[in-house]
Amino acid sequence: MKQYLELCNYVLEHGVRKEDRTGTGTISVFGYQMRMNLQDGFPLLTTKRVPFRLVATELIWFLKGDTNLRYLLEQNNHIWDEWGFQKWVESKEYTGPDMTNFGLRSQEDPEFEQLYKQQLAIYQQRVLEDDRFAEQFGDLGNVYGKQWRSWEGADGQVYDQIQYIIDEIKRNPDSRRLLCNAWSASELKNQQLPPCHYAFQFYVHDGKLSCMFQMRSNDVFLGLPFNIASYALLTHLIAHECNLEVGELIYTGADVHIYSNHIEQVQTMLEREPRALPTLKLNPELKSIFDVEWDDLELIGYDPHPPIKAHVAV
Ligand code: THF
Repeated sequence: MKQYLELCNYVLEHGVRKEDRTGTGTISVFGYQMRMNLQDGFPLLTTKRVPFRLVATELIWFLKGDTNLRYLLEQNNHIWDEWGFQKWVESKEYTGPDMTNFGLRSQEDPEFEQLYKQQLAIYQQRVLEDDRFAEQFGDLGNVYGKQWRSWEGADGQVYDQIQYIIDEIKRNPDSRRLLCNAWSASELKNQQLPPCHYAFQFYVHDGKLSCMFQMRSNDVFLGLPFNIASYALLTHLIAHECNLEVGELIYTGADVHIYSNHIEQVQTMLEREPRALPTLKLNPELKSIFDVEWDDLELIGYDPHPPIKAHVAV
């Protein structure tokens, strides 16, 4: 995907050094847009392997309206573990070894990393097995799933923004309100992490469904390949349900950054030659987007370069 590689080059060239909440340090640009034609193939990076199963099970988790780590752990998806673990170790009930600033310390101190891995394994086991524990410490608060499927209005009513979009596309495809918003001023305090991709909107023209998504803050190396694939998949699913073809996927990023400990990895990736994009096939029997499961998705012809490891900043 040449647009993504261009973005990487742009950030490397024009980015400014900027400190961040996680203490890792980044190079960052403010404001960037890219457009991908979904008719050209499914936009999953080929310059490193991106685990599509993790992208898909995360999206399915959002679509279920679920905000609890238990589902992701059952799917063997660990991309959100750190944020649940953080809630646990900062709680009064946690009495294990000091885990302050575990994200950075586990990168710098191998002995601490062992201790952290032990505590994380205990945490994961309890979320999977102990209902009370999972309810209290496995839940990330009112994150994406909650805002997408059960937005609580000022009027006390609950709104399903995804259902609204699907109904509106079918009823009034020219609508300019095919929009879902996950950013809620009154919910920020109830979220383990405020939404990074905070809004998205659809557009129907000529029998094709296009999607634009907005990110306030974007981790270019680890997050963005996931975010692109996730919104591409969402667009395919909604198009399928509404009997439309897929159109364009448009990305708008605000603070677009490469973490200082990802720069080498980005450079490695930029030396690689992009390959043909895979295609996505959906189970033709699938009726409702809310019933989608991993088995309904088939990715054909994905032949990426090898994975490249990097630490996630917490
Ligand atoms: N925080 C940061 N610092 N970066 C992010 O990308 C990010 N997210 C979500 C929430 N906070 C974030 C979490 N999403 C990976 C991918 C997506 C994530 C978190 C982590 C990741 O580590 N991917 C590895 C594979 C991991 C594995 O195999 O388990 C990779 O190589 O792609 C962005 O929304």
